[in-house]
Amino acid sequence: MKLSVFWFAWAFALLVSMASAATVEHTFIVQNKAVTRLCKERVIVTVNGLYPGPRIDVREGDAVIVHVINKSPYNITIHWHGVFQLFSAWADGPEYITQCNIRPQKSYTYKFNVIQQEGTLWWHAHSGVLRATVHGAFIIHPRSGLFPFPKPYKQVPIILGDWYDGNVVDIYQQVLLLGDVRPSAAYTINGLPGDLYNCSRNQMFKLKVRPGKTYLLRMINAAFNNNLFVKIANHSFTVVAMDASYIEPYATDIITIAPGQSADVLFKANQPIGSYYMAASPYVVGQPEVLFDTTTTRGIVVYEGYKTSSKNYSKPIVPILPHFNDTPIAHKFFSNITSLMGAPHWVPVPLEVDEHMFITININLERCPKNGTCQGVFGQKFSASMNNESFVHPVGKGYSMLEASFYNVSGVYTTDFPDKPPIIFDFTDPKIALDTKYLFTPPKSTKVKKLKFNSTVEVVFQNTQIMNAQSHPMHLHGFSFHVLAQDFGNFDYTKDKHKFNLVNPIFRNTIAVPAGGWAVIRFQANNPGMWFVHCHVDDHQLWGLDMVFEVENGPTPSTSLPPPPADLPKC
Ligand SMILES: *[C@@H]1O[C@H](CO)[C@@H](O)[C@H](O)[C@H]1NC(C)=O
Ligand SMILES: *[C@@H]1O[C@H](CO)[C@@H](O)[C@H](O)[C@H]1NC(C)=O
Ligand SMILES: *[C@@H]1O[C@H](CO)[C@@H](O)[C@H](O)[C@H]1NC(C)=O
Ligand SMILES: *[C@@H]1O[C@H](CO)[C@@H](O)[C@H](O)[C@H]1NC(C)=O
Ligand SMILES: *[C@@H]1O[C@H](CO)[C@@H](O)[C@H](O)[C@H]1NC(C)=O
Ligand SMILES: *[C@@H]1O[C@H](CO)[C@@H](O)[C@H](O)[C@H]1NC(C)=O
Ligand SMILES: *[C@@H]1O[C@H](CO)[C@@H](O)[C@H](O)[C@H]1NC(C)=O
Ligand SMILES: *[C@@H]1O[C@H](CO)[C@@H](O)[C@H](O)[C@H]1NC(C)=O
Ligand SMILES: *[C@@H]1O[C@H](CO)[C@@H](O)[C@H](O)[C@H]1NC(C)=O
Ligand SMILES: [Cu+2]
Repeated sequence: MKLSVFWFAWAFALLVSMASAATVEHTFIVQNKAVTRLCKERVIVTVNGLYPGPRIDVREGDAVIVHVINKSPYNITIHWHGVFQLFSAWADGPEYITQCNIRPQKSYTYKFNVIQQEGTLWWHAHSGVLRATVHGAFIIHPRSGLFPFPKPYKQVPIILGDWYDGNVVDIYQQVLLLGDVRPSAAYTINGLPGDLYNCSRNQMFKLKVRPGKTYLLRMINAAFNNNLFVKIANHSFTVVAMDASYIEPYATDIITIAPGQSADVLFKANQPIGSYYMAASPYVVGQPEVLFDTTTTRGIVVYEGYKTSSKNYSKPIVPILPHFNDTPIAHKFFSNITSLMGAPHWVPVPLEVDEHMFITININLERCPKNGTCQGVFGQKFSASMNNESFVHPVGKGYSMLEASFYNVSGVYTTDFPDKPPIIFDFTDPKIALDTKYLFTPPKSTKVKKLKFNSTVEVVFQNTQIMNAQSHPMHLHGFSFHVLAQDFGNFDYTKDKHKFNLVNPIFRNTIAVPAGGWAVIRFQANNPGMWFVHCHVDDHQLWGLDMVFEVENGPTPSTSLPPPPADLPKC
């Protein structure tokens, strides 16, 4: 008995030492590439000519070095979505926030460590609209090789995306000038639209499975603007992690996933040998209804041993997806999940709060320029704001915000982002949707909220009914946060504080704030830097639904941000 314990310990020690930290190095050549989808050849921006881009695999504890060489005609930066970037804010990536752009023919090397998190994340361009085609999976494997669930037979990235019929940069130049919206032409699974679209019968993602085996789907919503529902006909899922944080295993036959979110999903090939569609369709709410891509993408799951030539061949079974505005399904999925207490990297909720913020999220209108033609509602341009501040990137100021902070340069941003909205009203009253009293944004601003190092911050995100009540996936750079509670209507501290889960709430980097409702998050600002907060619906982000947390240095060199790397791009 003792001996076997000894051998086990020895074997375990060997395993750990074999799995000691390594350096994972990649070169990303950003380049144009002609790609054919929906019968038409389009030139898109890619990394290394791949769409979706290359997958990065690391183990928790590894150092990552990525040389980004820009051979495209556009400015670019790369963001490592969900990676904490502890004391490495210079590698976070959002343009004008933590760095200036990598211009055409220039390069920048991103260097950071991956610690205290494991699961599925992703990387994407964080410059202009390039993330539409410049993105890929970033998978953090456990250093020990052990999951807090039985080892799956295979791991399969499932990148959900969308396809624009044209050059996204050109499309959006027009869209932003006219101030309206332009839906994508198709949704995609691992870059492929599937057989419901013209000319796409042979551009369908196919997953071959072995009967009885369990697969880990590493699912990412990289779509530009849409929440998605995902199903596989006649199969159920067990969700085991979200945004690279383990959850109490959650059984469901449908996944709801917002742009920016990821989910680690187990699925067992336990149905009769056959073929089954995997399908994704949008979850969109909002009255008056917004213009969106109403199509469905499909892939196919085929069992080994299934023969299309056999006598009993039948068409693949089609899953039944919910109606696009099925909020009860989305809400049930998002609100029924808890973290897996005691799992690797589990973090307890900090109980003392230093900063309380209440932030309204609005879709607004911006007045059309006198000489312009605008095609948004009322002939104006769409806009968006947080606490009635519509964020604008500090373009042409010579420095990114993080450099301005580091070098004490004034005039790039101000530190007066408000803790509360300027006026309190019935935020979720459907009657205010088109009330011109609330509709128009104030002038654009570049405001940050300063935070003391290691302070605990609680934010209530309150959606409003201005324009229409949509579900906004709010993403925080540099941290994951606990989601204490979420519900519909106006948040009321006295009435709603008993709903807070302070024991085992989910810990994630993107929260889909319910349409016509609110969500409360809490995080510890233990990482100095400039941390972008924004809606991951890119239209909204481009319209100004953003703000920034400036987290100050701690008291010692080891709790301070080091100086910028020598090759940090200059504006
Ligand atoms: C698909 O092709 C058909 C026939 O070629 C055409 O009528 C239809 O407009 C096409 N649909 C799309 C979405 O391009
Ligand atoms: C088709 O037939 C094979 C062999 O007879 C059987 O194993 C399989 O389960 C059948 N598939 C379906 C979908 O009925
Ligand atoms: C499989 O799913 C289809 C609809 O997607 C349904 O009609 C059928 O009853 C299901 N079969 C089983 C065995 O659950
Ligand atoms: C999830 O839903 C089930 C069934 O409605 C309920 O019993 C359970 O308490 C819910 N869990 C959470 C964390 O909301
Ligand atoms: C409108 O006028 C401004 C200032 O004269 C100019 O910068 C802008 O390009 C014009 N816009 C259009 C759409 O003509
Ligand atoms: C910026 O200002 C702070 C406080 O005034 C000072 O401690 C720091 O040395 C300055 N940094 C630079 C790079 O000038
Ligand atoms: C936003 O700010 C503008 C200008 O300061 C003001 O007129 C408007 O009432 C504010 N709207 C809201 C909803 O706070
Ligand atoms: C941050 O504060 C927590 C207590 O809330 C403490 O345990 C931790 O050591 C602090 N971290 C640093 C780096 O000071
Ligand atoms: C590219 O980035 C540089 C440096 O930030 C900036 O000056 C230039 O205006 C950008 N070009 C475009 C087309 O955005
Ligand atoms: Cu949004």
